[in-house]
Amino acid sequence: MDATLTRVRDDVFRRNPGETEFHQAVVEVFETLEPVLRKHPEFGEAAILQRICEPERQIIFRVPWVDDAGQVRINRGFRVEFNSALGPYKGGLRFHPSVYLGIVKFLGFEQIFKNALTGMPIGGGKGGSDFDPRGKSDAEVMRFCQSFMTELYRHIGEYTDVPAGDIGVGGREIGYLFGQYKRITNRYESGVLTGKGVSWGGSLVRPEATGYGAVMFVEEMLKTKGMSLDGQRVIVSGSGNVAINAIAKAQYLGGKVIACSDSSGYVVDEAGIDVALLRQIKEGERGRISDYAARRGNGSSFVAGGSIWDAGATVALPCATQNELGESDAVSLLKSGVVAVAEGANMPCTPKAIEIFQEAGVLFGPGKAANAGGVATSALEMQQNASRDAWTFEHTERRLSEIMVNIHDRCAETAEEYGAPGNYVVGANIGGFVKVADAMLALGVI
Ligand code: NDP
Ligand code: 2IT
Repeated sequence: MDATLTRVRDDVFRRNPGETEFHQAVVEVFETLEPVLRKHPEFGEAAILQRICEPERQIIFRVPWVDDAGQVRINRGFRVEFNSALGPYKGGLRFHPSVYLGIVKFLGFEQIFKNALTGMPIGGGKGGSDFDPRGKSDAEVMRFCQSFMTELYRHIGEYTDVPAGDIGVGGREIGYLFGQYKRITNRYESGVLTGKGVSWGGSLVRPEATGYGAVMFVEEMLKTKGMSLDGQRVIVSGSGNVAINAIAKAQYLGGKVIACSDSSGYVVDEAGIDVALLRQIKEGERGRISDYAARRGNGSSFVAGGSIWDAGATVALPCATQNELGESDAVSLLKSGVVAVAEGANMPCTPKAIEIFQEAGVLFGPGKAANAGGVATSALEMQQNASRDAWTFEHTERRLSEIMVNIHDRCAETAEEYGAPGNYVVGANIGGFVKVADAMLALGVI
């Protein structure tokens, strides 16, 4: 990292104390920017670098609600509107007890460049709460979502800021949030949220899009080496929205997914994960992954705790959460002959793990590129809302596929152009950054 980047990085650390995930996300981008600054001195210090690390607006608010026992509960809500050079702020809401400003800012920062890579007119933002939906009744989740939206509504809008789901926020939560927005504003403003149900303004393929897109991205990476997913031994961590749909698509393309997980542990199913059963348990019943092994009835095992990556794979798709795949996991995967890793989650691989994969010549797809299919399809949902139209599954999936192939090719070409052929981290960071930086310069000092 050159002196300018180091100075701005240190400034980010000083101005955002304790926000370790945000620091990690900034460093990961900055480490690839030196050749960009040589080519584009106009992107220097305050003009772009400092400005892009400072969110345009950060909102933190109290979320009071009443639980089923009649007790008042207080959570904290966040929305970080990071960058609107390319379009309205766009990015998900995360409900998880670990959420604090540093996580929302890391996710919002990633989102700026990811959204730019999609080629769609969307800026970057992220939000959420330290609310834990796990173990809460539907009625409690509804009251929480209504209270959350009672504050958030004044900051969002189809031309301003368009939230969606992330960890702990799926179709149920988006429904309650949209309902409260509609009630408060007295407007059926479909484009204010994405991830809606198909009967009330949602898009087909949006639920599948992140997982499907990540697998499409892997397939493109493998193609460059004359390989494909067919016959690969695949591990997908997590068992939520992204993981389940990645498993479904990987198996459709001939891969055998032998393991998945949740925060309590992982299951190994050498016959290949039964997606229908997994969906039933995790989406239908909101159950635990341990139930899967118990009900599968084919000798599948549940491992409490431990590392899913020890199950051995040739293709690895971390689809749970940040920093879930570390140095020892990367070493373990190398031993089992891993050829490709793609991040379905945001920042799931630690910097050390990424270094190990890249040094060993493993194809590595960073989240900004590999998981961009979700937000890209959110932008397709916004298009349908704006034109009061609803597309077929086939048409929408074709659009998603074209976008993922474009992102792959753009990353590959950019990496080549900046002297790092095959390095998708360089390609994604620089491809996203240059597009946003150009727009920021064009719009003046704002
Ligand atoms: P879900 O809430 O549907 O699922 C999250 C999954 O990850 C669950 O299986 C959960 O297990 C597991 N998980 C969460 N936290 C941890 C943890 N600390 N340790 C181990 N496992 C954990 O979320 P999504 O599938 O939507 O999101 C998964 C990842 O994908 C996140 O990084 C998100 O930012 C990213 N992403 C999501 C997109 C989307 O469209 N939804 C788009 C792009 C990226 P448990 O049930 O035990 O908590
Ligand atoms: O991390 C992400 O890209 C998402 N959670 C999806 C955001 C969106 O607006 O669809």
